[in-house]
Order: sequence, then C-alpha cells, then structure tokens
Amino acid sequence: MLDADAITWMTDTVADAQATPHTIPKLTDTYPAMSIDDGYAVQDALLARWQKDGRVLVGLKAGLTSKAKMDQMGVTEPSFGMLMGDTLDPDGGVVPTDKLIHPRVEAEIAFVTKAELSGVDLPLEEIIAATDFVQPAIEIIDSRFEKFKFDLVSVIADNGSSARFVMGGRARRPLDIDLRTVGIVLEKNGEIVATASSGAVLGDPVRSVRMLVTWLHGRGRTLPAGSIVLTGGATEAIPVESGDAIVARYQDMGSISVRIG
Ligand code: OOG
Ligand code: MG
Repeated sequence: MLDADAITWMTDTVADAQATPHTIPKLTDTYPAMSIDDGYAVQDALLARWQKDGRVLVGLKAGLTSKAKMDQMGVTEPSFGMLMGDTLDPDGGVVPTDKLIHPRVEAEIAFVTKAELSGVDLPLEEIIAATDFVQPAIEIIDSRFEKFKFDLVSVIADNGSSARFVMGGRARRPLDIDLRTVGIVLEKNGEIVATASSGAVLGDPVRSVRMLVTWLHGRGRTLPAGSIVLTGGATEAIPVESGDAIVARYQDMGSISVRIG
C-alpha cells in the first residue's frame, strides 16, 4: 500500500477536482504503484471529510457491471462507490450541472433494502428477501479525469465517477417482476440513444448487490437496512449537456425523466 501522505495527496487532489470542478491527470500517472486498496482508502478519506461536513451516506453504487460499460471504459472489473444523500435529484426535476465537467447518463436498476445484508456470495433469495423494492434509476456520472479516461484504481479513488442520481418510475417488489428481462429504453431529446435488458448487468442486477455485499464483507462491513444500491449501467453511458431532456423507460417499472440543468 502507498503511505499515508500519498493517500492524503490523492484525497486532496480528487476532492479539489470534484469541488471546483476541474479535470486532473490519472492518479496512476503520479503513483504508478497505486492499488485497488489505495483507491478505496481514498474513498474512506473522502467519506470522513464529507461526513464532517454533514453529508449523509445513503447507499452504494456498483459500476462497470455490464459488458457495455466495461467495453466503453476499457475496464474489466467492477468498481464500488458511495452515494451521498445530497446528490439525489427528484424524478421530473432538473439535475444541477454547476459542479459537473462532462456528464454522462446511465439507466440502472436501484435496490432499496429493508434488512441488513452481510456475508460472502449470499444466496440470491436472501438478497431478494432483504429488498424492500426495486426502482428505475438514472445515474449521472462525471469523471474528474481528463477526457473521461482512467484506469480502475483511479476511478475508484474518484468515487466511481459518482455525481448525481435520480430514482423514480414505479417501485416494484422484487418478486413481482423478472429482473433478468426488464426492457430499458434510454432517450435523449426524444431520440432513442440506448436500449438494454436489465439482465445485461451480470445476468440479473441482484448479482450486483451480492457482489457488493461480498466486497463489503472483505472490508469488515455490512450493507445496512435502508440502503440504496445502484447496480450499474445496463447500457453504455451517454454524454449529455445543459438543456438535454432525458427519459428512461422501463418495462413494467414506469419511466423516469430529468432535464440536465
Ligand atoms: C465508472 C462508473 C461506472 C456504471 O454504472 O457502470 C458506473 C465510469 O464509467 O465512469 O457508474
Ligand atoms: Mg452507474
């Protein structure tokens, strides 16, 4: 692992890039030996600062969980990140972009849990039983790295490109729909820009929650009841700009729409 000074430097650099905002070179340009654990150490340090500022952790995001996303970003392993309550925007509302550099939107399935989940490779039934509801979500990602280009460890330190997210449409009990085959259509300004089946995420987005819980376990953590989990973009992410109208339609789960501010 890198030493504490290196983690502090990376945390300062990322926090500054997110706040201003501005782009920075990949962290591996400065620290080629940076590891996945170092990336998550930066996340831990960011969270400590954010909580000191009164920001609240409301859930976690898994990213790079579909082939479409992995191919787009050239990364073959998932990343996990934190969802802060103040980055949640309402369905039908406007996504603020004053802190965004080159935003992209993703259509995802969100899980909201009602019981604590912990352990390694949990049976999927256990995750379903602990799920209060599933719901359409649009994640607005933004990379602090130049040209939206990064490697796995750098994007982890940048909190998995987390920027804003929106939940809406129709919340469903997880046993009432087949989460492997929900058709998703993503539209920008009335044009279809991407389509997918929810099964594009690991065959079933519930597997993304399982993977997240396994990862948490490895870090001595659990997924608390009441957590939001974004399971990852089913399609590639679509660049957006100010004024764009985004709609994501989900089979049997309604639709969700936002305007980019
Ligand atoms: C990393 C975040 C990926 C997803 O849903 O796959 C992500 C990135 O592509 O910038 O949120
Ligand atoms: Mg995402």
